[in-house]
Amino acid sequence: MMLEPFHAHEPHQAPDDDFLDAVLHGLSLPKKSIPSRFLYDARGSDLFERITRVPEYYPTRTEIGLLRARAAEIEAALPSGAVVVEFGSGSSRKTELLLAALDQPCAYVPIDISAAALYPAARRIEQGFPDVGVYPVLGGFHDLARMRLPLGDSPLIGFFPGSTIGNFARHEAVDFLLSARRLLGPGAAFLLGADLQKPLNILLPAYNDADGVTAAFNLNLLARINRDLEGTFDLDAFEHAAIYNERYHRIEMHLRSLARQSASVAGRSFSFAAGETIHTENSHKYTPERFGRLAQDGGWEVSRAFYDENRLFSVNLLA
Ligand code: AVJ
Repeated sequence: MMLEPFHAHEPHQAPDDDFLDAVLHGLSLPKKSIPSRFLYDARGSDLFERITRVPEYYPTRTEIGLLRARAAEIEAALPSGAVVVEFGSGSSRKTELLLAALDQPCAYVPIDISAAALYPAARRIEQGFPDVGVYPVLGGFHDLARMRLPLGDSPLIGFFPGSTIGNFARHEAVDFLLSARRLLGPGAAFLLGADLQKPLNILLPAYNDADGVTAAFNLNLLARINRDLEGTFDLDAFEHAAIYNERYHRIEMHLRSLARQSASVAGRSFSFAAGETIHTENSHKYTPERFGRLAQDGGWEVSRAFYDENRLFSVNLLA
């Protein structure tokens, strides 16, 4: 196994470069919105980790349960001596389960937009798996098309847990899958978590937990704008809102203005009507059929799918 130290411990690019542009653009749209990747600064990543532990948020523990319960089948379906490339690795908690399940994995390439999440997690994996070379890449998914992985000829396994694919609009999800296919190359496997469509009495509380952790996660975006972009948002004058969009099969997070008001960003003023929202995240929910069609449109085929007994979540093996 030969690994060239191309991306090793080198930031791919400064991922915050476009925060100002994105916020100014997003707040100028008739329907205000800010791309969800900006929710994940150091505090946002930390708040997301806390979300994964609130009782209402079922995806993380259900997916972890699946990776544990089906470890033998997952190992049998995947090559030995592989390189695992993880998209949006965050804390790399689920990676430990995958690396432990696989037969002699040789390298791990975590890709994440948050340096504060990426490097400590990479170090932890390095320590826990001394036989696995760890090569963190700091970058966002929009950089994928330009990324190269000079990884020799070991088999590649893409790993995209957490239903993060659900954050993308459909055409973005298709582009992502096509980019991943190009990056991983022919013959690669792709293990991908996808949250399933389910009744609203389960779905809505998962994005509106009683302790308000999700609300704090969402509102942190305004705090980040205030801190990093000379923003003047009054955090008490906005509330967290999570709604289900039936037409697009997705949870939407919004920040709703509680009054008619204005706020400025880097000296530019934006006005808000009472009740007007900033759309901050989409989280698409799939049926097995819809997910299968999405995978196909992205150049992959679902070769196996694992579901928990309550059909809350799916772990899909794509080829
Ligand atoms: C990390 C994108 C999978 O959509 O469920 C959790 C993010 N947002 N609660 C999700 C999130 C609000 C999460 N993903």
